[in-house]
Amino acid sequence: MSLIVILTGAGVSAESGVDTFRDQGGIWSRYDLREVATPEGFAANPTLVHEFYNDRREQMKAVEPNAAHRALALLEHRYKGEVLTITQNIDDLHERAGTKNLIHMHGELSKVFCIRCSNRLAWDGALSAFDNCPTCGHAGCLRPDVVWFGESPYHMDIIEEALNRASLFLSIGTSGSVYPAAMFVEEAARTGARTVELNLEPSEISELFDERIKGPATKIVPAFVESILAAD
Ligand code: BV8
Repeated sequence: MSLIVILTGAGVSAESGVDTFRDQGGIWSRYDLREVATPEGFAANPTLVHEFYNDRREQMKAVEPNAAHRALALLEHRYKGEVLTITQNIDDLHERAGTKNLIHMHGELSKVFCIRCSNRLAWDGALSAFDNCPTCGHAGCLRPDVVWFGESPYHMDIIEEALNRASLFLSIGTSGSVYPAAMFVEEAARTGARTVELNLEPSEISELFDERIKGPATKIVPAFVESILAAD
């Protein structure tokens, strides 16, 4: 059975009103990633990091999936083969659009974990250093369940296995500036996948793809999904 592997980045959620990182006015133009997206930054100033993620968790409640998220969910439900969506995003828009076979390789804003007892739990409000872990009862040990720079992305074994047997690899709304996600296209191409980049602008890795489709995700993703289903 043929497998389509899809990698998404912040660009797939941009038209839902979720900030991207490296576009004009993006998150990394307002915050220093070393202060808010590294374990060292969290150790140095947990309050700043909690506020950074609390703001984004709040923002997530005010946004809805867009036509690109919905088209990818439709592809998973209608395609005769298998579809795996790997997202670098920590929002919940893919699942809210109906995608089921989904990997959050950089974690999820809607979850936290305890650095003392490792318990992982859903958390939809503000988090602070004064919150107690409901499992071990200690305060100051809950952190956002996101993968920071210098930490290992989640489910890399499942991702590597899927890349090795994909017949089609799609990269949607990512600048290709973060690793190891930026290497997935080469891994998929090595074992024979057709590779397509769907992005508003050429990314840092555009030349690695067989094809490039340029435009806003809510326009180019539904059209591309239609073409795959028509040929299926
Ligand atoms: C790791 C946290 C070891 C949560 C993030 C080589 C190999 C391995 C590692 C490295 C390497 N070189 C450097 C590293 C280290 C580092 C790294 O990549 N550094 C960079 C800065 C060079 N990587 C790591 O530390 C990773 N860990 O390597 O561990 C390891 C390695 C392999 C196997 C096991 C272990 C951990 C990286 C994760 C960091 N955490 N986020 C959070 O706060 O969100 S990364 C951060 O960037 C976000 O999560 C985001 O997902 C990610 C990528 O950004 P994009 O999604 O692409 O967003 P961006 O704004 O950049 O681009 C948006 C794109 O959309 C643009 O192209 C734009 O044109 C387009 N767009 C905009 N609007 C639209 C649109 N497209 C379509 N339609 C639109 N409307």
